[in-house]
Amino acid sequence: MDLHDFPALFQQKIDSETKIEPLDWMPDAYRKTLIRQISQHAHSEVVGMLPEGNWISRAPSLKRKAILIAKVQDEAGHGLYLYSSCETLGTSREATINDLHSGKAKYSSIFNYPTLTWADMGAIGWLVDGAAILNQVMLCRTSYGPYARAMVRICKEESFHQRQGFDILYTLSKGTDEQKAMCQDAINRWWWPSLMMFGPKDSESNNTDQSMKWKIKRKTNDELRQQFVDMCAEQVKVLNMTLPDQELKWNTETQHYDFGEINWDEFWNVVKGNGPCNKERLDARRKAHDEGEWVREAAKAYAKKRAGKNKHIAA
Ligand code: BYC
Repeated sequence: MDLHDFPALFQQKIDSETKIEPLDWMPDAYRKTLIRQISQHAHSEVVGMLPEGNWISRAPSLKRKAILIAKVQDEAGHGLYLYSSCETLGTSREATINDLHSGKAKYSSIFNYPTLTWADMGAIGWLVDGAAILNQVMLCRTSYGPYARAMVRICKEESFHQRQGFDILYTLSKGTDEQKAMCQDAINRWWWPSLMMFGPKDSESNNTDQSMKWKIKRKTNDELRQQFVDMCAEQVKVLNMTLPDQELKWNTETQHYDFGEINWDEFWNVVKGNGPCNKERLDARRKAHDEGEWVREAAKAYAKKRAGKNKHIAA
């Protein structure tokens, strides 16, 4: 086979739904898009631990505390699968993490909002994890093998996260007037930022077209957002709560819910680093990284020692 055949072979694999694997030839732009998306996704998982980690010490019962700790640990695991998946594309983990700490790399806008009450743990689980799952179920079929396989496990855990969030809200929604108000307030604050998680409108998304052609993305930002609105507009009825959108209405023609316009200025402002908690989140990540230096050193020393021992055995 000649070098000129590689692009055709790559396309053939995409067309026939054969996964692209790390050692396969791939266009530079495909590799670059994946590194961008997977690293942003990994950063989102790790930064996503912060708003919830904030409530571990204040969870209302031992049971809720144990569940929340497990969930936050799961997010760390998701970050690790994704950083590993990103490394298979030829990046170093150190460089990827440095890009986060220097503010060069993006992570999901949603994690730049504060968690003000316990009900926020419910709203994050139901809405944020709910939005994440819709996006990630599609990514289980993404064309790059290591990303698709990481997603399968992540989705299983995310479904549990969504259920636990809904359960928190459900409990509050059956509680005192004060608890009901707390539940509604959290839904009000998290609804619009959750819709922003799906990214800009298709007409303003520079990456969607090409990512759909490469089957990195299987659904567009607007398609997923609509699916999310349709799902939540029904689920909120079980909570006896409302979504904060006067324009939310079932459309008998389209068989979907119509909904109001997202505040795109707010979205871009948060993406550009000017959200309510951007600075706090990055400071917390940098601090955790610095304080973890001794762990990385110890792991390196241990790996070196093991390698020396194995050399001895092989000889
Ligand atoms: N926040 O052309 P577009 C989770 C950027 S859940 C910040 O549509 P694309 C978790 C976008 O990167 C969240 N930036 O891009 C849940 C692009 O920037 P550049 C993580 C955003 O990639 C619970 C520009 O805007 N999930 O982890 O085709 C607990 C134009 O956008 C956002 C994922 O990352 C945003 N919301 O589509 C704990 C899923 N939206 O790089 C953790 C994987 C867009 O061109 N990612 N941007 O300058 C994806 O599916 C896609 O990357 C997106 C965006 C749908 C997010």
